[in-house]
Amino acid sequence: MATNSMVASVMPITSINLRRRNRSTGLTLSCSQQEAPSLGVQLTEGEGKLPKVLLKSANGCEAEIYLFGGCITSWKVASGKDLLFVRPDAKFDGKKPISGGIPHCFPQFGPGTIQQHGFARNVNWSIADFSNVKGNPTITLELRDGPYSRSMWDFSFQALYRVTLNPKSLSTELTIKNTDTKPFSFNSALHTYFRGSITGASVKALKGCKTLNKDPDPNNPVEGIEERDVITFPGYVECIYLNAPNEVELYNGLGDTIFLKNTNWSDCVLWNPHLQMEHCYKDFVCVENAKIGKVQLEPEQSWVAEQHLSIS
Ligand code: TA6
Repeated sequence: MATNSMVASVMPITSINLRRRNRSTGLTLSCSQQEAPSLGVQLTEGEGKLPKVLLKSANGCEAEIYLFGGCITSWKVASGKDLLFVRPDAKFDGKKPISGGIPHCFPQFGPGTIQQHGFARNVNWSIADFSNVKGNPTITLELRDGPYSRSMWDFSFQALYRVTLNPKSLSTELTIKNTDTKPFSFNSALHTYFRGSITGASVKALKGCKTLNKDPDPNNPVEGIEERDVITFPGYVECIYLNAPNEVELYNGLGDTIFLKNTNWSDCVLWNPHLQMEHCYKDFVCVENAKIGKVQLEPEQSWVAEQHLSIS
């Protein structure tokens, strides 16, 4: 439940019906009534009238998060530049996952036995907590199992996703807890879409990693070792880097160097669809912190992974 007094709201939080039940998922959004100062955490309506959280920091940075999918769709740094990318074909209809920003892949990265990238990105998350400490807003979203998730993955779980906006960084912490009476295993990723110019974009720090190259056949990845200091995107790219370093550097081709630091996201995935998405492939690159190997959790056990995106 939300208990902090520093929450803000573009419209009073109570003017959005936060107790509505999503018909397709059975999951409930919940948040308590709060007052409305001007910076911090705001709840508003986004595209398709979907509930959207705005984080606004004192130095002019902003982030947007849709409760649908717990998806961060925008991270604007102080200059006003949005470093994330939402595909022009993204749907905001509460049915299809939002294609862009930072969608969750949970409880499966895929391919696998359930839908590609799992269900966490196509259900409503709820607001568990929020604060605005020293001008750095934070929100924690929560996802629990419901009839929809149980229909494909029959386990009781709790996912908590804390998002913090700092002057030069956007940090997330994902906690998965086994609330079941039996063990379960999963894998996961933050499928981050960065705005970029694909002809100029490059990624550093992955040299020496073991690779699983999914081009040309995602179901039969080819094993290899990355030998390049600087990885570019001259064509279709879909490659998993196992045991990646916990800091990777992306140059987006638009003048920005973005550092991706992580704890516990052991692997990294690079993806650009090239001509498979002719209408937009030139404008983004996906650099995904991932946990490709299965995480096994006994009842009451938790797994925690952090991602810190920052600019210099
Ligand atoms: O992470 C790479 C990948 O799994 C590709 O195989 C491609 O299918 C892509 O993700 C799909 O992303 P989307 O956001 O459209 O679900």
